[in-house]
Amino acid sequence: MARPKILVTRRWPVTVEAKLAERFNVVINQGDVALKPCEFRQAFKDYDAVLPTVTDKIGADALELVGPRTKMLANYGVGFTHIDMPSAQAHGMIVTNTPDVLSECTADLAMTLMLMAARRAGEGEREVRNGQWTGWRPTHLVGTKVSGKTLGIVGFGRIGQAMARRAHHGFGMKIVVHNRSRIAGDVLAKYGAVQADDLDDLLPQCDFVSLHCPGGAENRHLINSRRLDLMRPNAYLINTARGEVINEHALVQALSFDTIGGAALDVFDGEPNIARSLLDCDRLVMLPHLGSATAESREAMGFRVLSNLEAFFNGQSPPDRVN
Ligand code: 8YV
Repeated sequence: MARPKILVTRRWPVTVEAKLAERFNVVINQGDVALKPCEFRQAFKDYDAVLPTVTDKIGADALELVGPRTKMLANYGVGFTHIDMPSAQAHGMIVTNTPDVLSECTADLAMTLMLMAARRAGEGEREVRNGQWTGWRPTHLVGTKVSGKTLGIVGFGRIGQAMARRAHHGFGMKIVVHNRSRIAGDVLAKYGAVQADDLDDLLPQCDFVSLHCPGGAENRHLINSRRLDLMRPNAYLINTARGEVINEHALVQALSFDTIGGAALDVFDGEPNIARSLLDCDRLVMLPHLGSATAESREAMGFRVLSNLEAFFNGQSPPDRVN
């Protein structure tokens, strides 16, 4: 039987690319530039499986074709709200993702952002690099203590729990969580966590709020101006989930009028374009979507995609099927 023909839409770690090439008839988008909807429509006619990432907006327009050859979208990444699931479903396409293997590193990055924001690390680094540091003084770049404070975690899945483990057991933080379903008592107990009845109850209790929920239409602007107002005036907002979860205009207002203490973002609405007004906020740390960006995670994500493909083309149900 001919080897399945698969398209990898971006460059992947070379070890994984090599493994894919051993098993499949692989085409890699060597240019490493995200495909356009018309290129996706063509790809869905030509390939048995397409392997997208977060930068591939596979909306209803990209899936508007008759009788695609593609039967599987094996996503590289845990989030898949960039894929129009009803359209994929209508074509009978199986969608898979890569959970678990990036949870630790994404939580590490959320911790990095929380510490950077609280301890004003971005401002300090800019000052040193710009030659503006005039020396130590008791009042210089005074930040906020993290240890022992209260952390609100929005979305208590694998990454949210990895964040809670670090914050509670490493930094002695009190953990309050918000999640769309009830979290079992024994899971909460592992992190000394309590579940808030609703997000509006959680926000006023927290010194830090870290977002770990999915993006997409259901959580678009979950954090809006009304909810930013519910945060404590010296609290910090951390986002390693998806940019659209925060109304960025409302965040700029909150930062400009000091109604919250600061924020740190790894993801942006419409990334990689960054709203000009965000760049002017000093009490804001920004990173370019680095959550899973370690050699270990990126390689493991690739191998997780490989397992899903192998299962699918061996006639089994892929382990990380999401539809
Ligand atoms: C990935 C992420 O690097 O897995 C996710 O959902 O946000 C990132 O860590 C990226 O999405 C790959 O598609």
